[in-house]
Amino acid sequence: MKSISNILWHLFIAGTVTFSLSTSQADQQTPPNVVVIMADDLGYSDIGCYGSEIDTPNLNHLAANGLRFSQFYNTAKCHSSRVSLLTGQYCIAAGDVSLSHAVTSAEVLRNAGYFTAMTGKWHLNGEPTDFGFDRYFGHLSGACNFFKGDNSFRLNGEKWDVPTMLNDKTFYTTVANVDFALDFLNEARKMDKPFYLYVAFNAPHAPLHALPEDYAKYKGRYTEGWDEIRDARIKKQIQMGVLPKNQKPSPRPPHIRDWNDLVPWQRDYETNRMVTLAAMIDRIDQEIGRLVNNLRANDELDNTLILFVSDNGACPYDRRAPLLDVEPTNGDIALGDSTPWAWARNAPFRFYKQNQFEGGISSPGIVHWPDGLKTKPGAIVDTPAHLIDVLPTLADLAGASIPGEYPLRELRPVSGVSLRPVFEGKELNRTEPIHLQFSSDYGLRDGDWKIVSFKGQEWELYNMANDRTEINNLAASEPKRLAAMVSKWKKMSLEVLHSPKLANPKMLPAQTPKSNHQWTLFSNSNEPFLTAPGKTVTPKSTRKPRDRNSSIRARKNTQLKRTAETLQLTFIGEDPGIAIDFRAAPISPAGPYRLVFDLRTTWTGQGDIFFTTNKKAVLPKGENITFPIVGGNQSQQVRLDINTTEHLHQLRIDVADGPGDATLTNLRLLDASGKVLKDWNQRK
Ligand SMILES: [Ca+2]
Repeated sequence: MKSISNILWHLFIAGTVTFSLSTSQADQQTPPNVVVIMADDLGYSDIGCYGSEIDTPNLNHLAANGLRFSQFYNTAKCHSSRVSLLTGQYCIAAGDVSLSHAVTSAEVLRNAGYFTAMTGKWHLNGEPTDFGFDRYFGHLSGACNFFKGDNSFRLNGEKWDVPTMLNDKTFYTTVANVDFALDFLNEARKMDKPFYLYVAFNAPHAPLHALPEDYAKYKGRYTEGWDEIRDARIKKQIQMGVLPKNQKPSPRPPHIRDWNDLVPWQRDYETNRMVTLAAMIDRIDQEIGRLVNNLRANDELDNTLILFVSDNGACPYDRRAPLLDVEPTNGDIALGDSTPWAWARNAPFRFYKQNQFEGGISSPGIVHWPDGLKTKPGAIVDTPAHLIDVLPTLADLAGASIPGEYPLRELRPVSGVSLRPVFEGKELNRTEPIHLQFSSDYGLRDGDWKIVSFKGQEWELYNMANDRTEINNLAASEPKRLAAMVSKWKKMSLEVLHSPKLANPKMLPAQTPKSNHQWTLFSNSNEPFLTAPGKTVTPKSTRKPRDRNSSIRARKNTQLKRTAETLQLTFIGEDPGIAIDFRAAPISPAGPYRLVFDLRTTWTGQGDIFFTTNKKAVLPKGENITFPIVGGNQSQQVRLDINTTEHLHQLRIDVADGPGDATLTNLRLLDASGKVLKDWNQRK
């Protein structure tokens, strides 16, 4: 299908794009080379030119000679940000991980004569070489061991076995991504084409793994704790002008403990996590330095547009049990993310990855392009921008047109706008608000105003012009404005994202304080607990007796074989899956719940969970949660929040659309505190 699609595309563009190239490039100098660099789970204040104490001289240099956005938005989550970056659309509008309603920037620029290459994390359906990239090295998965990789590595469409050494150095993905990027640039030079390179670092996403030399540089640091580090970052942000002088930082929330009140083991453990994170971020900067030096040595730096962004804010999900006295520098041991350090790393904002509060969606946005930028070197731009603007910007600068039709896909229009006016020091004309959503976290940014909902709870309203840290909720005092913005958000959900379900969201009452069972647990014990938050295991002796009434049923076109450890599913036709009925033995307590399982399947696409709290409802009528399926027979952890305050009556899990196989393990239903309510793999 790949090659047919490519051939059709070339036939399709033969008459149109050639014309557009000759006219739009006539009034333009040589189109710039393009290097887009995306970090993974990097917080707003994690690099020096956004307030960090971490050593990032190369990124600082790009910012000092280019421009920095103070309000550059992502989508708050990994895969959705990648979709928006590549397609200029909101994730759901673009067809989510399938990209079935979109063209990518690689396809657009390749057809404008660019050599296109990508390295790093893909995290979408298929492979980059299916979506316009001439060259690709990296992992298709969302995360992997930095030293050992995983089985999803590909080199130009072929499976690639991860070695222990690469180019006489210990294999480490952050370094390997730039090794291959430099190889690809050499190929582009031989072809005498402008190039588009997209480097998607997996760092500093968990598992936390650092190269020994980088770890050694930070060892012994961070003993002052998150409160001091965060304050220092905010002070620096204000000094350098990334934040206005009168910016009030958000206060430490109730779910984070004062550093001075930690028990000693927890202080040591937390210090070690931040040392490792700093080392990982430092390494990103070193590798960017290597890439920039290579462009400079080839006399290409001045006419290369470099854009540096992150896919979401720092991650609060603390998914590993504490390990003491370890150095995670060889791939055998890893540390997990820390909620309180994520709070400091998203300074001065509230909340985290996945949330549409500024801590989740605001990240660095640096542009370097000496031949093209007309702004003062080191300019700080306060105009909001978003990852959806990247494709329109690149197409504009390359003189390429974004097609309205594409073989085998039903294209939808891009929602982003070209940032060229910003680069020329002019006003950006954005006519539509910025729609914000991931899962049941919602938001809308319209001019100075923003509405936001934490996990589907009551809408909040903030004036970003004087309250960027979202401290003063004006929902009660400005009900008309709130209603108008909510209505606009719903309209965009329907008309732009094409999601009737989002357009009629079931809102939950506000929860105070806000909580998440995967946030770091604090302990007064002198010894660390043995399990990670959200991974609480109920001891066997206290497990509830077997409950036959909530047994699993294979749905149509599905064969189910159970072993002690697994659920083996074979799908023989359309619309297969499994269903679970709790009506005879209601689950207690009432929600919210969390459904977790590990999935391995060859099928790639969108998975669906349907559930209902209504005894009389027949599924799939009810609520629906979607999630991406990685496929490729890779093991994938699925963790889904079921946001309800009622009792669950029926549940349906669809992990395929048609024929295929899947293995589910560790299928469990948890309560909000992470306690296991049902564990289906404990029973024959
Ligand atoms: Ca991410």
